[in-house]
Amino acid sequence: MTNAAAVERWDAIVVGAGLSGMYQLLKLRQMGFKVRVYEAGSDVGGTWYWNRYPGCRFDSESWTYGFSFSEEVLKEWSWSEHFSGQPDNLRYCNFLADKFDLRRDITFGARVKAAAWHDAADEWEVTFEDGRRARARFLITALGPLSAPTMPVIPGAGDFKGESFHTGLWPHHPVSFENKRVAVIGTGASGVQAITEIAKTVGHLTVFQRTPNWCTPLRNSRIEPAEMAAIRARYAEIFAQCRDNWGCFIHTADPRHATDVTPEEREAFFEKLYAMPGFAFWQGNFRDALTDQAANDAMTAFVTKKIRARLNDQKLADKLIPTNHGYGTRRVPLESGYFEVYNQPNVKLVDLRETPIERIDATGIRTSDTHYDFDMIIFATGFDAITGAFDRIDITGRGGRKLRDKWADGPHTYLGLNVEGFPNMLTLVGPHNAATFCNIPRCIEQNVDFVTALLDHMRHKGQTRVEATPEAEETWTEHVYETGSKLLAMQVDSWITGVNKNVAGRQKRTFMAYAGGAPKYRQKCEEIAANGYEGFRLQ
Ligand code: N01
Repeated sequence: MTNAAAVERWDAIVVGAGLSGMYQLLKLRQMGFKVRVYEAGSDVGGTWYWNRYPGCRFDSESWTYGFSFSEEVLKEWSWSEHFSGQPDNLRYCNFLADKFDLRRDITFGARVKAAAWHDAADEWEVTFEDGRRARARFLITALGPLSAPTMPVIPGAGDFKGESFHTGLWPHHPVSFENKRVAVIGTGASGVQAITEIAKTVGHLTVFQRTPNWCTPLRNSRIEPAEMAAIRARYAEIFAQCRDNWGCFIHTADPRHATDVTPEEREAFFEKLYAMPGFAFWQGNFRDALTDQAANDAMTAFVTKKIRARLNDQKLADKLIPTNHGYGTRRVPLESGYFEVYNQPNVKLVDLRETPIERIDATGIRTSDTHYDFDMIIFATGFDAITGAFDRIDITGRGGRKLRDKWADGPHTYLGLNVEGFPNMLTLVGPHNAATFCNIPRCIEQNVDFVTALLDHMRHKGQTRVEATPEAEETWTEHVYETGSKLLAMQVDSWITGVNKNVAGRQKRTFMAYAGGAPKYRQKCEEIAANGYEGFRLQ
């Protein structure tokens, strides 16, 4: 942005230069749109730009995660690990930005503060934190589902005088743990990855765990050039397999129910899956493993045994094994030696269910029974998921309606891509969109292609406004809750059910995702497009 007084004008504004914003930019540019991406960070990459914490890496197979839209990219980019680490993932984002010369249409360091619909002009006006403004007919949010980091609500959280970092806002400079007394608060997927890596070099590590999570092995390995060539030759087959899959992962649920087989066969099947890399045990299990209590109990009992066998101290195992939810009913962290960390003499687990944190002070953390001194505190305390990044922007739609108010009791959307009362706002990977449960670039491609085709359709018809009808939104929202109601995950507090104890108004369960699966979602989108964008009012 060059002139503080001028209002920049575009056909479309995209908010966010992560993978969805980058691909959307490319597609709209190819269509001849005047498009501008505004990004709060200083470069591209989104999730992979912000989450630089030690141990951060994919838990989808790298070769299923990369974009599929460009043969050239598939030919030129090589993955060096089956589950690629953050530095390489960010390099991949930079490779895309360089290859398609994306940065010339991106403004960095531009955090959006507000967005307001101007009805008379059929336009959105976006205001940035520094007061500058931009206008466009279309507002496309590419905010990412997990991009609003949350700090724990603990008295004195700002008083600590040592080093402190949130995993989702990790600094760009190297951080050393050697000879330091380090605390990690939080044991979700970020905490599990960070703890495992930090334990390799730390002086002393103390993990503050409130709720243990079920974790299964990642089983990462290197990809040598010959293997990469073989993967490249199979890309079409790989993407076709992902496309037909519920979550667009490479692992397909087994068609059998857990009770269709004998206990011995079940055990052997669990062993086979447990030995496989990635989400095989979670996504490739019996078809009823995440919906039927008895099936889920069987898989949970199996993982319990596995965790116990890895820990020297069974009292510690009691603390690390979840008791309030079954395996896979919260997002599963994949790990590479996580449980073994607790066998190290320089690692201590503090179970906050027994001794809660009372406060943080200048030198460390006080629980109900002890004061711990630290040199560094790491907050692996997660995100205000899915709708949090929207809530941090003051979004005002038609008639002065606030998106925050509309979604106060949970999201209401049409296809997770548009909201009644918020014309011309398209929400890539938004709430109630299949992308939440998805191997995300697979669903980003579908979302962006749908939005691009919609905007192209409107341009050809001379239409300037698109908005979901109230009926279409209600029907979709009911359908979303109906698909979710079958999941055992709905009975558990997690970011999937919209619970975040650190955020006011996020204490009650709702449902943030779409559980009908990506193939069904894609089919629905295709039918809607084929029927002239049924459910949308186009003017
Ligand atoms: O966040 P989380 P995350 N006192 O919300 C704890 C994706 N991801 O950043 O469960 C003490 O899961 C909180 O405890 P509790 C993935 O989809 C992917 O780890 O609320 N503890 C929990 O343990 C993942 O699901 C990868 O009781 C407090 C933790 O902080 C999602 O991002 C890697 C607390 C937060 O866990 C989010 O994961 C990493 C407090 N006051 C993440 N407040 C890949 O591998 C919170 N906690 C691609």
